[in-house]
Amino acid sequence: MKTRVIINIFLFAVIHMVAKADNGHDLWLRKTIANPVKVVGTGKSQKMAIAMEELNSRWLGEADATVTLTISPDKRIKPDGYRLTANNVQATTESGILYGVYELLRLQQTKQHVGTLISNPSYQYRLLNHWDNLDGSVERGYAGRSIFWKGKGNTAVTDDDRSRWAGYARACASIGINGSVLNNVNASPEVLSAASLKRVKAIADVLRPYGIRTFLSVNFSSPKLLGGLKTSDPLDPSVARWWAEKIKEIYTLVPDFGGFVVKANSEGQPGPQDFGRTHAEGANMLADALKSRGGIVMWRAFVYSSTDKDRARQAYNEFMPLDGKFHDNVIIQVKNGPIDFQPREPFSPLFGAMKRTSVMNELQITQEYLGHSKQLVFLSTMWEECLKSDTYQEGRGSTVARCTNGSIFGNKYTAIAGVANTGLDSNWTGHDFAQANWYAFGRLAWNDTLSSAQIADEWLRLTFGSNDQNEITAGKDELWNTEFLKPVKEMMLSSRETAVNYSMPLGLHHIFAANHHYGPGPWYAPTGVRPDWTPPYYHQADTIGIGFNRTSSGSKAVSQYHQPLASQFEDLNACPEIYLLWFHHLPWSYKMRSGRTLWDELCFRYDRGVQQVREYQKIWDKSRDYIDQERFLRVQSKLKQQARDAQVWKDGCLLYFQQFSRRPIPYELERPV
Ligand code: GCW
Repeated sequence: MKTRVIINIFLFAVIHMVAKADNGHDLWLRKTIANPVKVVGTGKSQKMAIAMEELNSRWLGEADATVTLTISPDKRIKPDGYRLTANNVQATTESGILYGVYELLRLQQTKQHVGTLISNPSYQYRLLNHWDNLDGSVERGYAGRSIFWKGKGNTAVTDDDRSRWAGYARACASIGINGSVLNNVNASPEVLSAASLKRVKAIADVLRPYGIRTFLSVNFSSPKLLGGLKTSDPLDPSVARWWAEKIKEIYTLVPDFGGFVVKANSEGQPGPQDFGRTHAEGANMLADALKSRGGIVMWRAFVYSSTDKDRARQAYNEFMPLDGKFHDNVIIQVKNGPIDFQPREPFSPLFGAMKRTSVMNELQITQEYLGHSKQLVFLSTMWEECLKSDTYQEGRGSTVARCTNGSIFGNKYTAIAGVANTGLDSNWTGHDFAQANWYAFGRLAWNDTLSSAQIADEWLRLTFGSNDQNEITAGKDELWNTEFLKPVKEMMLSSRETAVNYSMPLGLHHIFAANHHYGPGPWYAPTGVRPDWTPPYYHQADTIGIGFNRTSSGSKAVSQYHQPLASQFEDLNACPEIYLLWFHHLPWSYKMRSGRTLWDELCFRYDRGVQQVREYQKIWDKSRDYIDQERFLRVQSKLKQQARDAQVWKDGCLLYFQQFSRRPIPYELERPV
């Protein structure tokens, strides 16, 4: 009898767990119990077939409704854009139809009213940059090995590969991403070899029906390293000829190839300066070769040298004099901040600087400096902060978004890129909440005025919401909203500020442990290492104070911003405290707006960061009954680690800085452990 009870309990538990399991592989596109629908559409292309299949398998609108998909001549609808009503999708292109269908399904699934709306994307090119190496490793990747590359001698394309690429493409298309750069910006010349290009073609063939164009990162020395030429000088006719031939070869395989991304003369990569040429001369040579095919060049502005006094000023100094010298199919790709994807930076002054050159934003989805795939950090708020920052380029309202999306200068090409966080992990991104960052990037690339609150709300409903109509009608839905959605959304929305607090608050930056960029390392300064690769270069802590003086009495980086921003950053009373130590070196006794000393405030911020993660653990534990066990347990265990690592950040940094401040950690705060 007793055994039977135990067996029954066991069976119940197993059934319960199976019913409540979700390995996260379907991302925000989980299977739904769809209503029947009749889809009427023109065109028999693969793209249209995908649109129809999505509607047939996930329709939650009125049962037995007829939905029409129509190509329309409406001028208000831009390429990729769409016009939507509850049962009609209109677009000028098939890609537009596909995006409209995904939007319609998203609105249904998140239980929003579908009125009539026209939606056009903010940027023409909405791209993921994969830092995937040909050997299958991923630079700054935390979700397993590359989904595209498997290493030399392992080039055969399997059904498994194709189905993974299709799953990836579908996820991208569902949020409007329309291009993938398949390899690392630290590019191997080998990517242009015949064997690699064969694989590129196979990938492109799978991505194409989802409206995704393929791009490659190229090594500027490819003519020499791969082609065997004597030089890679961009002004040498044989070099230009080599590129033209290579480009011809690429387009034969991939007729809709998108173009190149180039990291040149940066961190040891070759570039035109090796031959005494400028970035413009290098970029234009490639752009000219791509032009007749409709390809573009995205030329990165991530440059700095060990000799300059302030790394934050260098990209601006190098690129501003070249304004107007780039051909129109070149876009300068600028990281959101002037240094390097730090937890918090002011926007790069290269946004809103050049007037005759297209500039695009490069955001980092992979969490190199924000906890890898171990920490729950929703990056949307960080990107929103950047996109909505006012550069004052053409007066008030010249936000970073508007300086790059063409609405100020009407640029011919507009783009935005995100460094991808995908890998072979079964949930694609390592941390289940890192999926939200992929999602948020796509949504912001489509509409750069969306709020992070809306994005988080959508993502949570799609990713964790019930897809069982019975549960919804039984009233579980409401409970789910108040007990799960609301607190978890608040956790997501505060999570980036939390990470800033426990790692580098008040404008501190780049105080990471060397190389892996995960934990703290403000002390790291071995002899012989480039000073701009050591944290003391950035925090400048001494017995008097802390912070990097970038005002007119320091490096003068403030002068790269337009007025009134430059004066605001310069003026201690006007400088936002979030950027305080980015722009100022201040005494430990400096009085903060809270009334505390700078030292005490620093302690409070670090402590708050740790407390916030402890709070997240409680919020998550309370969500146990509202979602599946598998993802619940995974996130729970990652939050544990995050809480421990936040503590390490706090204690490590405070104990280190305390040697300089020589002040006690305020007694109301927890002691270091
Ligand atoms: O953030 C730094 C990274 C490098 C990266 C480089 C870049 C691809 O630490 O890994 O290289 O930036 O953006 O080029």
